[in-house]
Amino acid sequence: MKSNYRDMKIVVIGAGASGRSLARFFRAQGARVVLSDNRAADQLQGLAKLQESGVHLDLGGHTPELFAAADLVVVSPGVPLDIPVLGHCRAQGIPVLGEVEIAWRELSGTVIGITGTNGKSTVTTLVGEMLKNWGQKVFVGGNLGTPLVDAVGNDYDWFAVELSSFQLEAIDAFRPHYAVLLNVTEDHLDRYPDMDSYITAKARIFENLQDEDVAVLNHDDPLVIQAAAATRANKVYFSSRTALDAGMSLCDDKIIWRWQDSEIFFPVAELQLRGRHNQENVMAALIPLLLEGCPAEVAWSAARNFPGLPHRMELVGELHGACWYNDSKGTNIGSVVKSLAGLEKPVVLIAGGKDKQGDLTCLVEPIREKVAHLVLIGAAAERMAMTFAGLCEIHRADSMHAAVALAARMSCAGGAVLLSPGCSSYDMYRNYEERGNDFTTEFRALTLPRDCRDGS
Ligand code: UMA
Ligand code: ADP
Repeated sequence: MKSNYRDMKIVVIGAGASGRSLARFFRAQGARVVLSDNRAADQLQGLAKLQESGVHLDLGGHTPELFAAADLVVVSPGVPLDIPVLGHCRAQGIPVLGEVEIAWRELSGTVIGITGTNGKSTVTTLVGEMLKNWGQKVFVGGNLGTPLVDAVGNDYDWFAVELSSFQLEAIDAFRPHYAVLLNVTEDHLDRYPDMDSYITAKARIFENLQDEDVAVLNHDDPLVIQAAAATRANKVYFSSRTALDAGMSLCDDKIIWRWQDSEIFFPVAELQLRGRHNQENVMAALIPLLLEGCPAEVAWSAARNFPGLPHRMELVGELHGACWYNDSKGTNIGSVVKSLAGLEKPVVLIAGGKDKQGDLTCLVEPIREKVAHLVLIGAAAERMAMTFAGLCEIHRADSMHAAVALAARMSCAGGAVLLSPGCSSYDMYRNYEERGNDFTTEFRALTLPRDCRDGS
């Protein structure tokens, strides 16, 4: 279902990755495009080429007159939908849509949409790897990094798309063939007024599904079941706790796929990915592939060979007998709980960052059980220090350099050092990758001989 944007007046909000890709796309379609960002020109680089292509810039704020004259407004995911200028647009009947909606309208092929609080990137990448191993042409992206609109006009038959709640909030007719919901725990409470609003945003992935579509659901997560209650799609479940009669289950050392009259076993020990949460991720990724007729051994060999993504429990090295892990993508409290679960005491945990105002109490027991020293960084340090007082030794650090130096002093042989912030990175870094790379660089500097460190 292709749209015709020729000569339409379109305002795109946000000059990040999504906004720039959208502006390029609309210009190529012959639209009149304004790219609007509340950051000033000196805070935004690399816009000259877009300008040369005819994109008009509106920087340092959102000029109401430009919006009032628009036929369509398209938002980047990081732009809250309740900012005043969008309210005025809606009041005037100007459609306000998101990047995923715009991109999806142009796609033909099978769309596998993947959402959840945690595991999205891992599952999206796994689905992509499985499809590639099966010889398929697949786009792998979305919230993962490459905006979906970049897939438009290319020759893909499959789309493995990571979807955030921010992206799902701004859909209209978006209808993936497969909608995967991995789990729902607290996140982004700095953007949503409450947990219900967050769940409602996630549940929009099911909104337009029809009888022939498939919802892939975590059987063990009541909030997933709640979010999918109203969907018309076929529900196919995975579970790491219950042996399901139909669906994908984890039973001791095997994943079992029971479907119609067949039963297929996959030995978990063959996976490089560690931890029960990753076994759940593998189960979720296998379901669409097997339902689409991919041979089980083809899908499984991709899963077996997948080493995991960087910045997710990535082992960066060992120092004085302690293993150091970069889990910078642990950006909410639920993910820190999972990461700690895979480690033995004593752990030195480096946490903190931009506070998402989530409930910290589910970390209390894991910290009491596993963490000997907690090194706190960033804006959330104060609140974390108050909540975790008395559970372990608590230290503050005003930089990653200082945090790593402290962690090196506190760690001991047989233990672990874990960067799993439980917060987003935007108070100190551009993104979680930059934070994880800083951690790794600081760790490597510690492990280099002194003369190399000094550059002499
Ligand atoms: N801006 C405005 N007005 C506002 C608010 C923001 O102009 O009222 C501007 C900012 O000044 C900035 C721009 O909007 O210049 C940023 O837009 P954006 O935050 O949407 O950034 P993008 O670079 O387009 O990245 C987005 C996703 N970012 C967010 O959802 C915050 C990226 O996910 C995604 O990879 C990318 O689109 C491609 O799809 C990142 C993320 O942190 C990884 N996602 C969250 C997460 O995973 O937890 C949801
Ligand atoms: P996302 O893209 O949703 O942020 P990732 O695949 O990047 O998820 O993983 C980020 C972190 O979330 C991991 O380091 C791990 O701690 C945690 N995690 C991954 N998968 C799961 C899961 N299925 N359930 C709970 N936590 C998970």
